[in-house]
Amino acid sequence: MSASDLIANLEKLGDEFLQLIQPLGDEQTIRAAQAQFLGKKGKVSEVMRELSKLAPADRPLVGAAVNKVKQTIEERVTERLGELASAAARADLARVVDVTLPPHPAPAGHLHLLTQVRLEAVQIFSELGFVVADGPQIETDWHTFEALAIPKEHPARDMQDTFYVSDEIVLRTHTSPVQVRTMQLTPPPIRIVAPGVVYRRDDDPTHSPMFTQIEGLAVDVDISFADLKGVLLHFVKRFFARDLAIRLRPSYFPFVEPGAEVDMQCSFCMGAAPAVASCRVCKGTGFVEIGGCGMVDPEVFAHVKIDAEKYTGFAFGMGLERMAMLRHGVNDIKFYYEGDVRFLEQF
Ligand code: 2NL
Repeated sequence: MSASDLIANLEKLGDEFLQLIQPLGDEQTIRAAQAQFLGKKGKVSEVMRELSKLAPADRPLVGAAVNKVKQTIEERVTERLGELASAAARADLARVVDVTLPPHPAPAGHLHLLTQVRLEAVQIFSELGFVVADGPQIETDWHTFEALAIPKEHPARDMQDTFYVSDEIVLRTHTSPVQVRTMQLTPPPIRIVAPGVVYRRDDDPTHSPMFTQIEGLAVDVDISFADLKGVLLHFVKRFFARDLAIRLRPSYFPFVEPGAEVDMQCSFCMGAAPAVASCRVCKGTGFVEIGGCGMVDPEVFAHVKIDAEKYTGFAFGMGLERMAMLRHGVNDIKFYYEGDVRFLEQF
């Protein structure tokens, strides 16, 4: 082939490429077309191989034509890719935004399960006329034990069970000292609940060294054991939002007389008859213990200078971790304190 034929061919290839690339709409096909012309086995390379067959004098002219077509193709590829990129950017800007769509909700936290349960318990008791009382977590031995008629040799006072700050100062092991302080400061009638954290030297799947209690106290003329049972029954029904029974089992606490353990109908198996022996919560007994209660012992009234001839009172105490466990099926007390959001988010 003559030099002028080759040059004509090269010009034709240039035109052919410009035609070919025009309708191509994505980078991949544009690069493929480029390779078809400029690649090792491409159409332009084919012409280049003809170069060696030419007379040396003709080669520079044809060489220049090769370079020119290469440059044309490369420039056009760059230009075309640029056009596509700016078309995509324009399309992005022109995208219709529906400003009436609701926004994605901002991720928000919520109250800890124990806080929810504590506030709910307070709400239920407040509807019955109880008000919240508060007091120190670091307490005197007197308010924690002595005023409650807990004798010096009682196991609760043991170093094994109580955190001692000094001989006379302890971390409260129950919220009863709050009630002792209220009775010292306020004459009856008294109707209070004392929710709060308490401390005991315990640590296993059902006990934590720090846990949450709610205690209640009512002192007035003519307060009876029936009042106590009515308040507890109402609480259990409201808290579990079900018509559950309660049972008061005679028991001993130094600060009440008579005293009882508070059991409620098992909310897992409902104490179905015949008993569901396999129930992991009540073990087939149909009832679960939720706390203790009783009529305030006259000795306690004597310590806080309330006239036991004139007034009677009832008191009760419950663990809130346990109440939340029973209502929500939490099976290890440690979940409350680990702060794992996979647990917390469920409530
Ligand atoms: C339990 C038992 C109880 C009380 C708490 C109390 C407080 C005063 C006077 C008399 Cl100031 N009693 N509190 C009475 C009986 C039981 O709690 O198992 N709590 C988790």
